[in-house]
Amino acid sequence: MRRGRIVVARVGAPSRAVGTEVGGVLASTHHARFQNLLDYRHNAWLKRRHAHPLLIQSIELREIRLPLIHFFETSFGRTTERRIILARVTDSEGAEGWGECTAGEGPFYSYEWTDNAWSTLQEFLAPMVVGEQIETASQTFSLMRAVRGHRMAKATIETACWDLEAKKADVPLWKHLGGSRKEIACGVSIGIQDSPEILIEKIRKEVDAGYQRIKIKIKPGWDVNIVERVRQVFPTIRLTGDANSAYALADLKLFQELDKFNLMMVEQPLPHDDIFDHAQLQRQIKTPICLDESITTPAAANNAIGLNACRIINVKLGRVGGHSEAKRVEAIARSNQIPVWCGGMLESGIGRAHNIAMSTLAGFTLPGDVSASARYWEEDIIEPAVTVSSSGTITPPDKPGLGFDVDIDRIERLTVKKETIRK
Ligand code: OSB
Ligand code: MG
Repeated sequence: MRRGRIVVARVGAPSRAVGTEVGGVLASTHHARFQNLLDYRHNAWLKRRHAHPLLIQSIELREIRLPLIHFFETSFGRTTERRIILARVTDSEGAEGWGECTAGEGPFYSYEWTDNAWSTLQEFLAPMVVGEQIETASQTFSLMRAVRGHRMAKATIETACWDLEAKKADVPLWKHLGGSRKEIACGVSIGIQDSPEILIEKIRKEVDAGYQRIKIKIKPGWDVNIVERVRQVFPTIRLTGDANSAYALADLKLFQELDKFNLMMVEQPLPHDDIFDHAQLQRQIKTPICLDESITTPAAANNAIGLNACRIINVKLGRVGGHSEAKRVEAIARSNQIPVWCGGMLESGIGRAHNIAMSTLAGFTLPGDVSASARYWEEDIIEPAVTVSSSGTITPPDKPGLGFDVDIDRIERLTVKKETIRK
């Protein structure tokens, strides 16, 4: 068979002129069947041979304030208004990408929080990246390796570089990451409420909206009693409980009692820095343990899986340090037949769009905490807002990069602090 001439355009050229031409018969349906294969090979070839380096010119940091429609309460506290750091990374050709920091308003879920993420970004991380030339966005994380931890802060820049690179390659970020799902499955996370009745009503609303899995937050005093009431009203829904590290191994009996309620999983029951006790607990309960806080690195995922400390992993982009590290965690889990799902951190549209892209990777087989913008915000900072179908799914966008437009005017109005780091 005669091989077609490969027509190459530089990545980053303004047109979509990258393509293959096969003996002038590209339009025939017969040859169209080869097109996917050729495109695939061609893209792989382009990546290897013509990787177009990124020269990072500047990083703009902003803090925006965004009030939640409804407070969100976990075992560690209540959030009413988000203080979100956004990063806009610009390269030498004027292309830009956006990232969002998932650190919370205080050092409770993690030691990272808005103010230490800001100072770490501004004083250390952004200066390590501006002025640098990288072959691919996947190298961004290692530029910041001198800083220990602070993965949420790192992910702010790292994810922005992936968006930037995907835009320059003129492909949706999810495809650029190697994702394949045309639809992602969505669940919701429902915080601790002022009464069990309010919780039941909230669950009813989300079940009616089509969400595929309901997660409720639990803490001492709001656990077995609550799960039992929820199960009386909703005996068959896919239900999970997230403790956010509120218990100790000494609470074994309580988790054995929870086994009665057929939860899909119990999320992070024990301390954030523990793996060993989770393994002891998992050995003695039937409900699968899902780790969230404990999985901060690919190595932690490997250790947890090797010790049988969990049967499921929640992957959060911020917690693990961005897309490259998330891909590593996903690959480790997948090769060990451990399903993963995408966790949420009450993100605005930018973080939410990154979560959607990540959720298209093969290992993300369970519904994530990625839900509609309207559950959190009066008005999101992206256009269109994220919406979920009546069967509880999100379709990843087909536009380049994040695939949503960033509403810069609205972001400007919400900005309380801004700083640009240049070479
Ligand atoms: O443990 O998953 C968690 C929110 C803040 C901090 C930790 C967690 C959460 C959520 C919210 O569960 C998920 C969402 O964004 O809807
Ligand atoms: Mg959690």
